[in-house]
Amino acid sequence: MNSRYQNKNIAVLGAGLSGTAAALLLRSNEANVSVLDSATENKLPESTIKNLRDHGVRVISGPDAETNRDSYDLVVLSPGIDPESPLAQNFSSRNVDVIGELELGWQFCELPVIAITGTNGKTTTTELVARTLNACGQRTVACGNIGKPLSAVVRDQSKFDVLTIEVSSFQLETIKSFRPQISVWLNFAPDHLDRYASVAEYRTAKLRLFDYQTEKEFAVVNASEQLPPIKPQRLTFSAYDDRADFRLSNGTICFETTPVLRLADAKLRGSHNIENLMATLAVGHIRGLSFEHMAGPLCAYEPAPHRCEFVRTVAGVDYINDSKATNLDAAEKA
Ligand code: UMA
Repeated sequence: MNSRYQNKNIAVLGAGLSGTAAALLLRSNEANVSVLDSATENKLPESTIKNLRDHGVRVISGPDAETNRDSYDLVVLSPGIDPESPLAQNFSSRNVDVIGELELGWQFCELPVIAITGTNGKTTTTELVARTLNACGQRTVACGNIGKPLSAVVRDQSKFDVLTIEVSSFQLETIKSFRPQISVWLNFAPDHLDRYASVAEYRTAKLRLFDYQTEKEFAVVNASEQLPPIKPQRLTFSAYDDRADFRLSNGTICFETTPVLRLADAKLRGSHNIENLMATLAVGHIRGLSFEHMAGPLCAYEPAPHRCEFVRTVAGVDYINDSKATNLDAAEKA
């Protein structure tokens, strides 16, 4: 048990995946937890509410959540809740410490962390990294924005050697100490402009990935990206830039001048996926894996459903399902 929040009054905002995981983690560490959600109770999944109450969590929903005046020592925000929303404002306006669910999970994490962000490709790369590490004997799990909150994973962390976390800008907005051993910056393109006032604001949130890293940690970054100065040691990759550490030459991914993976042997297609493979090789290299060892699982990886997924050929036309493309950049790459 971690006694940091024992007997503290904590408000968790949002009763979705993140909020539920945060509440249960805090309860298992003997905090007094209330989950507050703007939706009325009949709009929230009955099983979630029951599970929370069975674990001694107080649930407050609908208008009562947005006007709740109880006193709390800490507020934990779910990533999908805009800090400007009435629910979040009800708490942030009264000088209580606010952290996000990712930060909470990190505070309980005893393992090295690989954190992967980028506007596109982060789910594919998170899966590639997790599969490759597992296949090479480093026990890990793909978690975070991919659908498994860090706060749930840390409750059973002894079965892993390292955690592979997909991180979103929403999660990074509210970190206070999150310090990955390896951060991965895949790419950047406009997105989420329903939440951010400008593209610059979205980029600033994403760049928080590097905020707490030091010279002892690593960053795997796309060589085409103009990043501000960062402290971690860098490894770069690019399908277009010959000066990157991981680069493309004659249909082969090379590390500097050494060939490490023939594209003809991999199932992933497209220059964006080549860069996802390069980023994975860079992470594995930092983690001490050999390129020979990584090639097998990387070549066997098939795209997940709805991501540039081949459907069938009809009358000579290949049909590809890329319905996971949720922004212009993703559609263009497809
Ligand atoms: N809610 C309020 N008030 C509000 C807004 C929402 O109370 O003003 C409540 C809703 O009623 C709901 C809860 O908040 O009950 C939902 O919280 P949430 O939106 O944070 O959703 P979770 O289920 O906790 O899922 C979150 C991530 N969702 C978002 O970031 C929007 C999931 O990423 C993530 O997989 C999950 O945590 C586990 O870590 C999804 C996503 O779309 C896949 N991410 C975006 C993306 O990839 O582009 C960033």
